[in-house]
Amino acid sequence: MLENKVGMIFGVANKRSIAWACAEACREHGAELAFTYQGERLERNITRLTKDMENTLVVPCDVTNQSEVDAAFEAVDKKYGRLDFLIHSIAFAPREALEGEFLDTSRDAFLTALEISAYSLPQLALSAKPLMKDGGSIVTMSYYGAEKVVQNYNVMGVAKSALESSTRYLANDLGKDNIRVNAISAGPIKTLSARGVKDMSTFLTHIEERSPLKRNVTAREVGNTALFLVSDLSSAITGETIYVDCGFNIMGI
Ligand code: 1JT
Repeated sequence: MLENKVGMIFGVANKRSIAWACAEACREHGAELAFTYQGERLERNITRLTKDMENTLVVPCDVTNQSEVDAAFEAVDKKYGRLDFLIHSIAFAPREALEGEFLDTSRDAFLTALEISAYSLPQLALSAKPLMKDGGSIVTMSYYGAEKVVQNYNVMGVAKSALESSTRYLANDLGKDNIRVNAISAGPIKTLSARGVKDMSTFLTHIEERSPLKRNVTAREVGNTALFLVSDLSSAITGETIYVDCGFNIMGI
């Protein structure tokens, strides 16, 4: 399904990352993949994970460092000469901002969360555009806290709202170049980011009890949806936020 397509994957920290599940799904359908990592600490993980994959590229890319972003896209241009899809699975907020009240969010935490978790989407889309010569597809990861209040999610909810809105504005700008932009609103998954989130287990149990499918989502299910969104099967879908949450978001009382 993705034969002869080149993708760039942002946000693999380890094998449990949503970005990694997306990569595996795309790889199984024939895509060639370039991976970026943030900080030297994570370089070894991604190098190990991709050691048996053919024709991959692994480059550093801290989105707060524009020269690293430029170098990452230059490396993709040099190796493949094109880009067909981009998967954005990046978010950050200081730990203290994800507990207690949103009211107490510092200016610094707010700006950091919005810069890394939301601004990075238009930032990367701008660099991707010239490489997406035959059109393309951009997919980002959101969460329910973007539209409803989720205790402790706090400033990340505000950042995800900005991210979902950015998805729509980018879809409008890039539609004329046949570049689609969509978000996946994934149910909670135990990844490195989710580790240390207070009451995560209670939270997962709540979804098991309340969601229509009576279970939580797997990273691979999110990966399969990303595969659909980067493939030509979704050629008329853009600007959307697609829920991959076992139906949790449709429930009222
Ligand atoms: C970040 C973190 C973004 C955790 C995230 C996230 N998007 C989803 N999660 C998991 C989560 C977190 C909370 C939650 C429910 C799910 C941590 C690092 C910063 C970026 O609240 C009930 C807080």
